[in-house]
Amino acid sequence: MATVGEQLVQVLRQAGVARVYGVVGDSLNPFVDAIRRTEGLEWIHVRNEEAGAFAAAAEAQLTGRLAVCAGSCGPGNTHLIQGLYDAHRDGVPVLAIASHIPTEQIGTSFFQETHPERLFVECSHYCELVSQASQMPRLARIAIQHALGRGGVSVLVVPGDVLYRAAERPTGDGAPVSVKGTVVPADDQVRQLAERLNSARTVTLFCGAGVRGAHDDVMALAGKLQSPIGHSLRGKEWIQYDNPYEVGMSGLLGYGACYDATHQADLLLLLGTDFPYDSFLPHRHTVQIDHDASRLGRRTPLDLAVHGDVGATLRAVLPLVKQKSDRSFLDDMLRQHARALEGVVDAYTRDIGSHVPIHPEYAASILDELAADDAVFTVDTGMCNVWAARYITPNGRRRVIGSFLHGTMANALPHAIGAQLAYPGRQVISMSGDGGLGMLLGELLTVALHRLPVKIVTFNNSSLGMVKLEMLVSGLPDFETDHASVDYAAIAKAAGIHAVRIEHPKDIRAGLEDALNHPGPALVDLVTDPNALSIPPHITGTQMAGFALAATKVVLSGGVGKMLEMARSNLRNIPGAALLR
Ligand SMILES: Cc1ncc(C[n+]2csc(CCOP(=O)(O)OP(=O)(O)O)c2C)c(N)n1
Repeated sequence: MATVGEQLVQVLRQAGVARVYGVVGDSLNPFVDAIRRTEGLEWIHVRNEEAGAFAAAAEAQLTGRLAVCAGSCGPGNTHLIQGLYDAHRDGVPVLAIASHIPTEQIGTSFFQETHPERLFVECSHYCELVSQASQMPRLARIAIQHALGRGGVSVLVVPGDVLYRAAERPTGDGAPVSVKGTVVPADDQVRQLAERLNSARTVTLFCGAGVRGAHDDVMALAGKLQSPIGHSLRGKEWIQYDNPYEVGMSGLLGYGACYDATHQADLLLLLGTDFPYDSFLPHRHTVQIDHDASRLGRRTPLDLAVHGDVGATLRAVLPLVKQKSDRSFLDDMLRQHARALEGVVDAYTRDIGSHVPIHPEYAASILDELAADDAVFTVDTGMCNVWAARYITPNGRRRVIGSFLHGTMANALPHAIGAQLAYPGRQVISMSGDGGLGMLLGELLTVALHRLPVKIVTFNNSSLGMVKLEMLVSGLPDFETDHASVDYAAIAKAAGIHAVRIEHPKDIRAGLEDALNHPGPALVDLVTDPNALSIPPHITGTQMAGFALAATKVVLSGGVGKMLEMARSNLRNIPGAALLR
């Protein structure tokens, strides 16, 4: 007769799980031992369970399939939380096995006692305690189905003694439903949507991550409506490429004419976006389409809320939408977009080829050029978000993932670990801040241990740069943001990872090429400008406030990478228009 731990492993195999990330220990041992004896299921030892949860999150994000992590009772559990929040906010299917103290000790303030079924409630759809052998395999299947079906985290809390017990129920067969149905909008909603689109003179489309898989449908709609298309950071990778209607990104890191296009149109159509910064929205004449009805209207009042998948809704409404002939609004916005990019392209990129310390933007633009067409970029929270948003060019095959909703530091390296294990043959690049890398530095050892050919590009500015900028914007002197220089290349080498430290811009290209071509793990330690721009050393508070605002504008609106080329080429679509020089 199988044990409960073995049953759990069998159910994971039936669900197609290939690996479990975690750190072994006491209450988890019977589960790990069952993995040891199971073909096709691997235990991936990480150095911190937090990284295991991030790795599972990345795997689930990229594949859409269930990914699993595990933590032993007490501290092993609590370490998981950060990565689970990240996965849950992103709505990706992750199952966490949280092993627990012996059943008879629960409630006695036993060694390492926590209450995992309370602890994980906020970062999961489903979090239940398995206290009897007879609850298996049913609860495992329910947990998996919640993660896949609702999109997010499930946590199964199992005391070690229960994992050891003999199973009382047969495991049986049963694969979870992993392909979700399509949310098709009601006919009446489609009709109302068509009426709104037809009666508005000008319409702007604003796209979030929900436009994934609907590129052609969005282009078809924009073509009929002569609409500019803007996007959020999460929408960028799905909609910016091959897009003759592109007018840029909204939000604090935004660029181009997106803000104006969304504010000046007679109607704003939000497509699959839960863009949280409502101060960037016009709060009028807005229609929203989303497959999750609970998101409708939560950022802005709506004239019409449509419940449906973006693709299915657009395919339903397109035959009812009349072709608009006036493209003057679109053309104005395309021109304005190109001008906006043209105006800032130089702002922070002067002398970049010779400037020491290295301008991070220069390095990011070379990375974009050299990276594979189907590379996966994992991006640390901090200034790396800015560099990725501006310089990494999406093409429909590349992926760019980060902690874009939970916004935690240190996500990039563990995300890269999960990405590389899910796609062993694909180029995976971690764009790491030195603060982020330092926070989960032990994961370099995970990369080395499993010989994962991850490329870690560290933007090493010896500073918590994003926070430094935030302080400046608030008129505060920067405090406790800068720290002594660390040679991450030396640390990586000591861990057995091929590494190079680059201090001069002339060495960037060769250094990156070398790392990207290296067959195993590689780290490029780019010593970048600690002041995203140079800040005078002694200035007063008021001067600081004024200077900081101006400075922030330069950093956050400067630098546009290949987007200027795209914007210029889109101008060629304007009939009879003179190109911007
Ligand atoms: C776990 C966590 N702690 C603190 C923060 C606040 N925070 C956001 S960005 C950042 C600095 C990141 O520094 P670094 O990784 O060096 O990147 P840089 O911005 O310098 O490029 C901090 C402290 C956070 N988002 N997450």
